[in-house]
Amino acid sequence: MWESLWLDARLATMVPGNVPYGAIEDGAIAVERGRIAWIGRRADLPGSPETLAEEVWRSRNRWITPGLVDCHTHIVYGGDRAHEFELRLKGASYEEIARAGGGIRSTVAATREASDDVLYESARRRLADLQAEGVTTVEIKSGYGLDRETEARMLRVARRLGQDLPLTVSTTYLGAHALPPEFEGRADAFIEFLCHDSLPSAASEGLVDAVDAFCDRIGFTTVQTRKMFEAARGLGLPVKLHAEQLSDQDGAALAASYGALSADHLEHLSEAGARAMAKAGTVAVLLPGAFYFIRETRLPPVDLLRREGVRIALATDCNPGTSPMTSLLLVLNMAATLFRLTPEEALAGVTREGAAALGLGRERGTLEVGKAADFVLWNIARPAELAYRIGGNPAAQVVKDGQALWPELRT
Ligand code: DI6
Ligand code: FE
Repeated sequence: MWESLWLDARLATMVPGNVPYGAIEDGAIAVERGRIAWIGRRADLPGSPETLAEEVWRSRNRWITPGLVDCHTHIVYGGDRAHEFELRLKGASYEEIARAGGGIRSTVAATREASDDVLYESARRRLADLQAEGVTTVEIKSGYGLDRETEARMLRVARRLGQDLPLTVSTTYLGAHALPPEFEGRADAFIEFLCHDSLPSAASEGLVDAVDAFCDRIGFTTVQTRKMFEAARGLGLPVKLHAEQLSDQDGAALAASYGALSADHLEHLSEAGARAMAKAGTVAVLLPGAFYFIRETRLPPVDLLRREGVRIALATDCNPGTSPMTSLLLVLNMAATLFRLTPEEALAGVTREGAAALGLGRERGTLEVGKAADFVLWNIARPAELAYRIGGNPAAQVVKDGQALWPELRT
């Protein structure tokens, strides 16, 4: 007997094929030990529901999608940057503020000062916003500590959140995010420190699922990024990259040459970069919240990505400087409105492709037998509504590893 069975559902399985959204009308999902044990048309169920499962839920014609995946966040940090926001509204640019010692560095100072509990609690609140909208998997980066201990503290907090909350947390080491004051003028020495001290130490504690770097004019060069990738390779860790956000550094092609899981941002991506990504199977993670918030005008080359067959994921980039957002549904709307993704591409970007960008594509991201039973019931008439709305939250129920998180369906 199955543990639970969900009936009267319209399933957006997000399994690729000829049917939009991989949809199954009048569908059913059976759950056993946290996984999808059976999925299909209700008419094909091998018996009457009550004889098949201990618990039967009726979705009453709601749509069910895979649990949402936010595959790029910097959600653990100290302080905020509302003051910088005010400065920018008085005319300063993001780069000017960064060069004057504000920007990422001010968050580094606040993060170093914050206790573990303060970091934990502030991140938990932001995660609660995401979870309320159906997020069941989230990536969390370090990168606001920059010294060995604070980088490790951020990642420990991320791990603890993953243990305490009904949420799969994937951690990413982002030591090469900004140059800390103690290494002023010594970027190469900082990279050496990360490669030979800070990263191996975090990895040996089991804190690192992937390694990322910020490759850009105000970040690190491709030569420095390559050193991070070599260190990651030596530790057997997959890589990803903040690439081509403010300028074209050929970062995406470099990342692809290391078989990167993803290259993220990509507003300035070249044709050669897109081709290299397609060949390596590197997922493009687009971050419309950051595009919107820093009022970027250069669009990521979505047509080029489509033409080359690069998979496209979407994420919040939740961070205090360029994307202080905790709504993945708003990301769907922005991706459609600003980047012209179709609602189906946008939903795939926060399910199937988001999971792929974390190397979790075999486990999560679509509704298929054997995958984790992460799914969301929605009060919507068609899946396109998820990208169409601005504000409001149509989530009716979130199921994480087979467990319904809310006592009843919300209306
Ligand atoms: N690119 C971004 O958008 C964030 N980090 C990065 O490398 C911004 C981080 C911040 O401004 O605090
Ligand atoms: Fe980022």
